[in-house]
Amino acid sequence: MLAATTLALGLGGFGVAQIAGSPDAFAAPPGEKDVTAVMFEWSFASIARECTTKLGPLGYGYVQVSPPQEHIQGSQWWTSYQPVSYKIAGRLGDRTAFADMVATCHAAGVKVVVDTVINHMSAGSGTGTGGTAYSKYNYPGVYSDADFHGCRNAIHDYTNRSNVQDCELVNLSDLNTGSDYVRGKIAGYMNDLTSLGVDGFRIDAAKHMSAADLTGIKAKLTNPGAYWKQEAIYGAGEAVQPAEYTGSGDVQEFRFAFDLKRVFLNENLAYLSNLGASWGYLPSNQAAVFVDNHDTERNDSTLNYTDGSAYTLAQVFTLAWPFGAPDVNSGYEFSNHDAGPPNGGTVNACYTDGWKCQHAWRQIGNMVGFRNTVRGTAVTNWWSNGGDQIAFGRGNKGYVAINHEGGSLTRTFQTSLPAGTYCDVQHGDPTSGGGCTGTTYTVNASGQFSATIAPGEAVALYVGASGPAPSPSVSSPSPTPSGTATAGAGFNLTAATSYGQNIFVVGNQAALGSWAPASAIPLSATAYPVWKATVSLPAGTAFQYKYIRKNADGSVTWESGGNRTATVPSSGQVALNDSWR
Ligand code: LM2
Ligand code: CA
Repeated sequence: MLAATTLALGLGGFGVAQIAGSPDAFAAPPGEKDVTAVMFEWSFASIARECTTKLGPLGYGYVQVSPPQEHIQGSQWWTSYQPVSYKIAGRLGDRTAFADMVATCHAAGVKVVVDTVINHMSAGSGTGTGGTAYSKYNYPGVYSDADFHGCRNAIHDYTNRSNVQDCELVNLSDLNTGSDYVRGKIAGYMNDLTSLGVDGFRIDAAKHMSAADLTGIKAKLTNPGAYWKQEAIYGAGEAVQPAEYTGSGDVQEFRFAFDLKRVFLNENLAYLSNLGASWGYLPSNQAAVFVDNHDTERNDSTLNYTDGSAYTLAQVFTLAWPFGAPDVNSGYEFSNHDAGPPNGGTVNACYTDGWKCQHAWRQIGNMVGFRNTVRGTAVTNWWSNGGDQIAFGRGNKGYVAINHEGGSLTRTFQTSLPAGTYCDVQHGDPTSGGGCTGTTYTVNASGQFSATIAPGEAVALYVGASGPAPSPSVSSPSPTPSGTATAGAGFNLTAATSYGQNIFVVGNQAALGSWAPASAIPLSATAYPVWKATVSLPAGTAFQYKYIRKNADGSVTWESGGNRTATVPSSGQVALNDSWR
C-alpha cells in the first residue's frame, strides 16, 4: 500500500536533510487567515453548512474538500483516489452541489482548496461513479493507452527517481505528465474547478510527478496564482525530496507531523522551543503543516484522534506556533482502515455517526482566532520546565501555556500582554459583546497572570478575546442564528464541588455539545454553590440533558440517573433549577 511504503521510508530518518536555501514562495501566500479545515470525505452540502455555521465564524481561511472527480465505485474512502474521468460526479455530490458549496463558503469568508488527483487514474476496470465505462489505460473521452507511462509495474524503489515518478503508485495507471496532451487535460480539469470558484489545490502524490511536469501543468492554468499545496512526503535517502517542489507552490512538511508525534509521545515538549527550519524543514513560508492527515491518521506515522490530550495539545501547539500554514484534519472514527465515510459523506450533525469534527473542538477551533490575531508576531517569553510543560507568547498579542505532564501546573506566567482580563479560549468562548463563556484570567500591569492548569490541558489568551463572563449567564459555544438568541434554557444546578472541579451541562442538541463531554457547556460558579449557564435553543425545542463534573485530572464524572428532559417555551427561557444527583 502506498502510504505504508512511502511513510515507512519517511519514518526512517529524522536527521537534518539537505534543505538548501530555497527561492521565495512562488505560490500565492495563504493570506491573512492561513488555517485550512480539511473536511475529509464530507459531502459538499455538509461542507457548505459547516462553512456558514462554524468555519467562517471561527476564522478558518480555507476549507479543503476530498477529490470531487468521478472515481471507481466502492464503499472504501480510497476509491476517491482512483479517478475515472474529470466530471464532478463522485460520492460527495454533483456539480451543482459543488458549485453551491463554493459560493456558500465564499460568502462565509472561507476559500476552497480541492484535493486534486492528477498523477494517475485507476488500477482496474469497471463503471465509474458517474456512469463512465473504463478500463486500465483507457478512459473514454480523456485518456488512452499512449497517455500513460511505459513502466507498467508498481513502484518499489524510492531511491530510484524514475521508478518513483514513471512507474505505478500502488498499481494505479500512471499518467505521462511529460506529454503536452496530458498536461492540457489535467489543466483543463483544474481550470474547470477554477471556473466554479475554487481558490487552490492540494496536489496529491506530487512526489510521483517531476517538478518540471508540475510547472508545465501550472503554466496552463487560467489562474496561475491559485494556491498550490503539494504532497511530497519526506523520506530519508529517497531520490525525490520535498525541496524540489518549492518552485511551483507550497509543500506539505511531513517532518513537522512526524516530529510532533515523537516529541509528544516519547520526548519533551521543552525541545519545541526552536521547532522550524533548524530542524531541517522547508522554509516556513513554503511549508504546509499538520498534526495528521487522512493517510497518517490511519498508518500511525503521526498522532491521531485516539491519542487523547497528546493529540489535542499538539493541535493547540501547531496553531499557536509561527511555522508554516496549518491544516486541521477533520474526519471520522474508524476501526477498519478502508471504511468509507458514515452516511456516504452526509454529516447530519457533528459528533454523531462517528464524525469527529476536530475543526470545531473548542480547544482547536478557538486557536484559529488566536492564530489570526497573533499573525506576524514572534515568539516571546518562552518558558518550559525542561519537561512537558511549556508556555510562550506571540508578541504582545497572545499567550499559551500547555501542560502535557501527568500532574497539574500552577505558576505565575510572565507575558507581554497588556494588562486586562482575558478569556481562556481553551475553556470558554469569546462572545461578540466582549465577554467569555468560561474561565477568565487577569493579567496585571507587569504582564503576569497566575493559573493552575490540569494535566492534558492548556490555557490560551489573546487580545480581543476578553472577559469577564456576562453575569449571570454564559451562552452557547456554537454560533447562534440571530433571532433565536432570547429563546433557550437557564441551567441552575446546586452542586458542592472540590477545588479543581468544574460543572458542565451536556445534552442531545448541538448547542448542548451533542452528548460529547469535550463539547459540554461550562457552568459559571459565580453564585456557588449554584452553578449557572444560559444556552440559546430554538423556541419549542424538546431536549435531554445531564450535568457532568470535570475533575482536576481531566476525568469526567456523569450524574447518576436517567437523562433529564425539558422543553423551551414558545418565547423566553425555561428555568431549570436542579440539584446534582
Ligand atoms: C495519496 N497521496 O500521494 C493519497 O493521499 C493516498 O490516500 C492515496 O492512496 C494515494 N496517494 C493515491 O492517490 C489511497 C489509499 C490506498 C489506495 C489508493 C487508491 O491509501 O490504499 O490503494 O488510495 O485507491 C488501493 C488499495 C491498494 C491497491 C490500490 C489499487 O488499498 O491495495 O493496490 O487501491 O487497486 C494494489
Ligand atoms: Ca507518475
